[in-house]
Amino acid sequence: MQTRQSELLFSQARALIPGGVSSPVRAFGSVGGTPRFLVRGSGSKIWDADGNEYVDYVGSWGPMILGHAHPAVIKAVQEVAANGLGFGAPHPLEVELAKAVTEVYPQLQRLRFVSSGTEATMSALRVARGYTGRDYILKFKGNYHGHADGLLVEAGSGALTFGQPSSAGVPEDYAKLTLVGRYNDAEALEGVFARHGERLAAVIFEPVMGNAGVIPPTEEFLSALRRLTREYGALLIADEVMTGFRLAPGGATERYGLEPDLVTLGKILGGGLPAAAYGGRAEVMAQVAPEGPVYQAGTLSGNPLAMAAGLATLRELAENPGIYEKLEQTGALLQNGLTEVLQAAGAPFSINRVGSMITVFFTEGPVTTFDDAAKTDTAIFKKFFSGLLDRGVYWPPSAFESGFISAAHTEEDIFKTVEAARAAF
Ligand code: KE4
Repeated sequence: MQTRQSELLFSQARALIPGGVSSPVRAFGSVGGTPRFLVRGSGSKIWDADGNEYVDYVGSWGPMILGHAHPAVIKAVQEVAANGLGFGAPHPLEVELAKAVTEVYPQLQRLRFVSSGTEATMSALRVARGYTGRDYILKFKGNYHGHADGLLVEAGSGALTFGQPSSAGVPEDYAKLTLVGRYNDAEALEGVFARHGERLAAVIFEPVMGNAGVIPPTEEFLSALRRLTREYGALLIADEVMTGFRLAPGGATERYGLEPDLVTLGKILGGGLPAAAYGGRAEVMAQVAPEGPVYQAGTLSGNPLAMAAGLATLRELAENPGIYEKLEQTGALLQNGLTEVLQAAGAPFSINRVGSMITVFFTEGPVTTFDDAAKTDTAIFKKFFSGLLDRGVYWPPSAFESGFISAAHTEEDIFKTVEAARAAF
């Protein structure tokens, strides 16, 4: 496989853009080699600047649940674009998309559109602080909620520590208001609330962890989260930027019967264009300007093209509910195929999958916590990733990410993926 165009483009990009990329994970830092400059997608396939074709398991990091360039989505965007790209004024499509969201997320009595998941989580936390009058928040190690300062913190060891900046440029004073707990550790959560519950504005969590690789929640953890937040008056924020509309029409909230006070959404919500949202109980969202005292704004919020792409995507999902069963079946086919190959190869591995979100950990399972995930052998992952890439399969370029299956993935795609893995080992 020749990648001369990507190599040339990457060298040019690095002269102008830090790391040559617009988001760090795209630089292939943990897997090596030249990141592919992708120029076209259709269905489950993508093509790079050298014309190489791949079966795609990144899907723009989640948005492409229907597959790339779905005709209904493209048509919707083209029609709206012909009338102008944005006005900085309310647009009918904002109302249409808000209605479509609340049809599958009835918990979202009110919602606000923003342009990225980072904006959604940052804003939801500000609303929670405004609503409760409290300053501290709790997140979980391994959960990623975007790059707002107060969320770029990681825990030290132990069940709970005060946040330490995990990025340069985040002042200690910001980080210290973020407590960092252990995902799926209900017992530790009791302790956190016993000590800090009265000053917690909110707990924010990934209902299914995707940002350390896929780690499903335990029922015990989910019920402790809801019980303790209610008991201590903290808001429960389900960050569904990745899981929303993917794990069920109403995301993880529907799949697990969650009762969050606020939900953040993104990725699929924009159908691949920049749209995200936060929303929840009406009396909480009444805090948001211009109705309430919590300020949040955005030039491109509710952009008509992003609204059109998101609306077309949600309508396609609503009109074809069988998509979720198809995603489950395709996911199971992929998981079983990779299991058979990796067992034969004798590599230590554990595959976590929830619906169309899948991660291959190269460590003995089970992987139920971040600490388990951290044991994955990144050298074996690099061999897995490169072996697939060289054979036309584009897996997420990090051991700590979720792979995404789309409704466009076929049995043939799965067969090609499994055979590429077999050849890689
Ligand atoms: P964005 O600001 O990247 O739109 O969303 C941030 C975010 C918030 N919450 C969750 C649960 C997320 O997964 C994300 C972003 N996900 C990553 C993939 N792990 C985006 C890919 C990237 O950073 O380039």
